[in-house]
Amino acid sequence: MNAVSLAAAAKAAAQDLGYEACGITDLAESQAGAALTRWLDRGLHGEMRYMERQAPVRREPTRAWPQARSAIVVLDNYYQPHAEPAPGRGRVARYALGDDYHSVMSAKLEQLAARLVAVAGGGQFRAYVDAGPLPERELARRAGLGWIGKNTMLIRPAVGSFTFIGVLLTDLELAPDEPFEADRCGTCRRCLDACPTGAFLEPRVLDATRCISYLTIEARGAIPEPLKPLVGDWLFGCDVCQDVCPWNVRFATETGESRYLTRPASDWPTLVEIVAMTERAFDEAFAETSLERAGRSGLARNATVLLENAQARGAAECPAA
Ligand code: B12
Ligand code: SF4
Ligand code: SF4
Repeated sequence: MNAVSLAAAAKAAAQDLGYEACGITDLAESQAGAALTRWLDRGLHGEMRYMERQAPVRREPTRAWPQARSAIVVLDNYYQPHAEPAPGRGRVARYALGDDYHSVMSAKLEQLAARLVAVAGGGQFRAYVDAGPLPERELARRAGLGWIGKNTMLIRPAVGSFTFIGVLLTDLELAPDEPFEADRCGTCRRCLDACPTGAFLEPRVLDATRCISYLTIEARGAIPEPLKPLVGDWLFGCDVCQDVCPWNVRFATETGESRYLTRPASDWPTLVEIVAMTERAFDEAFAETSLERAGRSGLARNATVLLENAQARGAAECPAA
């Protein structure tokens, strides 16, 4: 089978598996390598030391697996209209409301690989979702799937940015797509102005140490005092810079992947329950969800901040308080 037919077979299989989109690129040096170096030199990654360790691979993706010839990049839509948190609960970013996307995506990428082995009569594959050292948004842009918005998200026309990115490297040669070169943000700057913590230093440059997603998921220490009130009611992650994006307002549609949908609002533990949770209760409540990443103490820290914020809001609203 030639490179063009293999690329077509990969896209047909991806569509069949329910992916929103699929594109192909090679493993050439990342064009965002210099931006990554500047970001790290300014310390904008905070405690995420793995970003320093993985930087050489992120700049030169071929280092991840030298035999790899092509990258098959897929987008999986996870959008769901926001379920407002039930009383006494915190707000959870949409991407984390359902089953852990790492497992869902990895299983689907394995199925994609199996289908390609069947049509190509061989080939080796390695799947990456989030945790690996690949520059996933840059690979998606190069595979023609969208552009990197001012909020640093990969945005696809007529879809938006509520998508996970998955990458399947292979030693097979597949015909690459044209990179997405246009910048469709134009003069818009809604995401930059809406960010509750002012985390964008300039378009496409995020100070992760101010980002609510980093503060509530990645950071291991205390949330800095001045940022605590700005976290508002976000228990885990944040969606503000995507919610305000016109490309999402206009095009986001509910995912067809039932595993990404939220559980009933009342099934989420309350903030008070989270603060008091034992390790075992935490494991039972959040097993197989993305919230596991914060750990029991991380989630309890977040819940404490949210309770303080709610108390401050109550005091501001009630003249008798
Ligand atoms: C570290 C990380 C984070 C960090 C840092 C985020 C960041 N913006 O860098 C934190 C914890 C804050 C984070 C948060 C989130 N993340 Co995250 N994260 C990652 C991870 C592991 C690496 C990203 C990275 O390399 N960052 C370093 C920066 C420098 O690189 P970059 O983001 O790829 O893009 C830069 C270059 O392309 C360059 N660039 C490109 N063009 C241009 C042009 C100009 C002019 C300039 C100056 C720069 C420039 O600048 C970009 C931004 O700095 C990836 C998975 C992966 N392996 O790639 C997921 C990933 C990026 N995250 C993802 C998601 C879903 C999120 C959240 C939405 C989760 C949430 N709801 O809370 C938020 C979004 C916050 C935001 N606005 O970015 C998805 C994004 C999917 C998509 N459609 O874009 C990814 C791809 C995981 C996945 N496999 O699906 N994340
Ligand atoms: S995820 Fe929230 S805190 Fe982080 S950059 Fe976007 S709006 Fe700002
Ligand atoms: S809100 Fe506007 S500037 Fe920000 S990513 Fe969307 S289109 Fe681009």
